[in-house]
Amino acid sequence: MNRRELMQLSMAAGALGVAREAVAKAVAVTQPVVAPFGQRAVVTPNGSSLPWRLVDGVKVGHLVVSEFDHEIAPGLTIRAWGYNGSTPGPTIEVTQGDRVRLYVTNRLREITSVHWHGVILPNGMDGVAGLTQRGIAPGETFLYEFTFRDAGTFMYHPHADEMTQMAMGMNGMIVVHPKTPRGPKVDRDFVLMSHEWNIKPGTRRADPNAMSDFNVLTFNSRAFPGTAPLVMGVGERVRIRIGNLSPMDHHPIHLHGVSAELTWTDGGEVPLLARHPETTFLVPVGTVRVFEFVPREPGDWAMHCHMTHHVMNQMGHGFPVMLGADARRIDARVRPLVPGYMTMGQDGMSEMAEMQMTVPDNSIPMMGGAGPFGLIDMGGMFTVLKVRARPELEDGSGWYQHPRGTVADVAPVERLKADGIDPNKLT
Ligand SMILES: [Cu+2]
Repeated sequence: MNRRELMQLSMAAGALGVAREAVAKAVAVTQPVVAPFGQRAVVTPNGSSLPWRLVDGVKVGHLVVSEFDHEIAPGLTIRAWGYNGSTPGPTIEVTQGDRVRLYVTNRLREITSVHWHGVILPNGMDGVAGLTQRGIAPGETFLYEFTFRDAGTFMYHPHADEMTQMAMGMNGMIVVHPKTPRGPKVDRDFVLMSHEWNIKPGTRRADPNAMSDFNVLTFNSRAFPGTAPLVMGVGERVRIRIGNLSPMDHHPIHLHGVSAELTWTDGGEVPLLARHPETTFLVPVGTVRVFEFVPREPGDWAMHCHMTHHVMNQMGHGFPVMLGADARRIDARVRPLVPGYMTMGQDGMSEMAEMQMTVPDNSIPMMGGAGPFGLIDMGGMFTVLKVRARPELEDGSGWYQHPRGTVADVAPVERLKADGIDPNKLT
């Protein structure tokens, strides 16, 4: 065993443990009406919306690009780049027909620009450095002024040194409410940006040169258990708008407990006749997918990326295969070098999350958030839809109280017998 392998093994053994805090909280406030026909403001979990100043009928907003500390989940804080001190930047929310003046101040040490992804506007406002404008130099403030002619869900991101700036967290969502909405009225409207980062355990900066091995997967730049749950009511119509500005990966976002329909993309509205039911929506890199559903069953329902490596936090990757191995001899040889060393993973990964083990400073274990039945052995792009009969009473911190007899548990002996099931035989 060489030194590097030993390091990897000891890190693996030391790096896994339960998360330090429970699931982040959300508040089920009823959002104010902000657009015609009773359209309510969107909620950006773990985020915010850009405030506007109205000047002669034009909405004026300011985005300041800079570096700042950002908490991915309790225990992991990084130096991120973003807008107005946040990643994703504040959600830009307007109504179709609104004219905006967006000032962009650059506090990075290199040029930047802002591209309004999916928005059809005059070419010189498109924000591609070198092609449609010169880059915004450090210290400069540029003005973008245009009218949102089309409704929809779009994104914003730099179009200058994209590889670095987007990897560091520069992204944001744009919501343009239609002047005349079609389809049923929506009660709750959520905005999520999916992203992926390569952050070596114990470090504070994402690796912008990474092409693979992304080990921190996020919704609104938060990894489970740092993701705020989405609170909603039984029978309400819920819309979720998910953008993807990950460097390299598409995300199949899967919903438990509901059947949903794709209603919009960043290209526009899906015709009513083309809508069909799905439980998983693939959100390719550089796109937005918007889907709607009406939950019928109350409960705590998972919503997550279905790529198994995208519901892992740091250190769920790059292990030697230990499954099925008898590690007693390895342990005996390593212990003199690493006191207390114990190989893990012989029975699977779940045991690792259960064990309270120390992790390197400023890093998060591969998976795990406290749940009502023990550890939820997931991380990354995972959040919870809290579907409640009375959502207005819910602050998002409580777990669903299951009616008696509706939770899967150990099979009673009498039941086994009555149904002719012998656990020792395949019947
Ligand atoms: Cu994914």
